Amino acid sequence: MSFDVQKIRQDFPILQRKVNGYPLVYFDNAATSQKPQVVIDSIVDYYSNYNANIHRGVHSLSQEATDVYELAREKIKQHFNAKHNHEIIFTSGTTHSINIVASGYSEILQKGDEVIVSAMEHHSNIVPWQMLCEKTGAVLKVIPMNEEGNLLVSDYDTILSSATKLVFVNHVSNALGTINPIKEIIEKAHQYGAKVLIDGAQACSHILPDFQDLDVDFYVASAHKMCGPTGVGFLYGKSELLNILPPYQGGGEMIKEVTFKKTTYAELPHKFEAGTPNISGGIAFGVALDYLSAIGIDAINSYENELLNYATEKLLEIEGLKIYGTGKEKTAVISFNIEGIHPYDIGTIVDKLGVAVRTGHHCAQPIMEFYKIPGTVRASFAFYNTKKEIDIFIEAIKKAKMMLS
Ligand code: 7TS
Repeated sequence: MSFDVQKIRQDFPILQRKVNGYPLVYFDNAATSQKPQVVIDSIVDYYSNYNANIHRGVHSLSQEATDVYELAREKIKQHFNAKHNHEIIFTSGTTHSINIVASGYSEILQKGDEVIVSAMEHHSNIVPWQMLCEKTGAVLKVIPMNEEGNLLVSDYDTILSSATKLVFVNHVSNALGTINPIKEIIEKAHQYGAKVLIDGAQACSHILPDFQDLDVDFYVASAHKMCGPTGVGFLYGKSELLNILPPYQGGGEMIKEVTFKKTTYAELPHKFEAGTPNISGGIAFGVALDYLSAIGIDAINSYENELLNYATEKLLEIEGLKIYGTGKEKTAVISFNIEGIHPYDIGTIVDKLGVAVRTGHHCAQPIMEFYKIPGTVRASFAFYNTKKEIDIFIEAIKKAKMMLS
């Protein structure tokens, strides 16, 4: 199938709207992607035609909802090449997934154990581990990064030791777009018997990780960055690891048997899925994966790279503009500042011209601290964006610069 961006754009109703009187140019895809009509329709279809609670009713409607929901789990398993369906835990998103693992290990790790995080993590892949360290007395170590926004893997080699129990790194940095060498990071950790959690929140809409090939221990992501709805995501874990982790929440659905003396827990995946889940969200996530697969992640990736290169070239023509995150391996994210101008002011002016970008620290304050800046303007592209939109964006940035200089 050839890549026809104009045809693809017709799948996204929101791309037709205007913002502040201008056609919307949506370059905040790293915050959340837009949703194609098929995903929106699948939510309406669930509530219109087979809304029922799952895993509990003998009645037909509940069975039907259960089957479609479980099919979504199967789709996630297949898409990322996990070994078993029960290794896919539905969660409310990346943050929830990380907290399940961090909270579980806080009952396993001991004083003196070490955990390693990278210098370019989103706060949701830092704070839960700091909480774990506070509870257990484990020590948090950091893989540093360089000016280009690449991790210093040679420093990782010196931090790793037999005391290392866990390593957590994002697959792609949300603030810089850097694609981290996760296969190498995982292999090295495994040489010391440490387990690795990869935060794939920014990766899965651009690249396709193969969980078995990576031999990753835990991988987490959110549906809403992959054309799916908000409030749903997954935690992948190898079953032998998920089996030793204690449950995160107690309640219905996650038990085998409850008496006032003792409760036994359900098997995977239900052990980690207490309460009624986001049923329509899970189903729509499956539909979003089908949608992305039909276009092809490789085709998406190479088209987005074209946009990235085009926009990078044009931005660098603007005097005083500096891009943060200049490594070779990048997704279509550009973080930048213009000398003497606050990023927030640029974001506000371009919004008046219909251009949506994110400004600020992007929930990655340690990166801002590294570059000694308050924040950046971040433009993040998706496969439904166009070069024409980039031209509009560049003009808007130039106008903002003129007004603010
Ligand atoms: N990890 C990374 C790398 C992220 O980019 C994000 C969200 C999260 C974790 C948290 O995901 P959630 O779905 O649980 O919220 N990142 C962003 C962003 O860059 N702009 O808005 C949200």
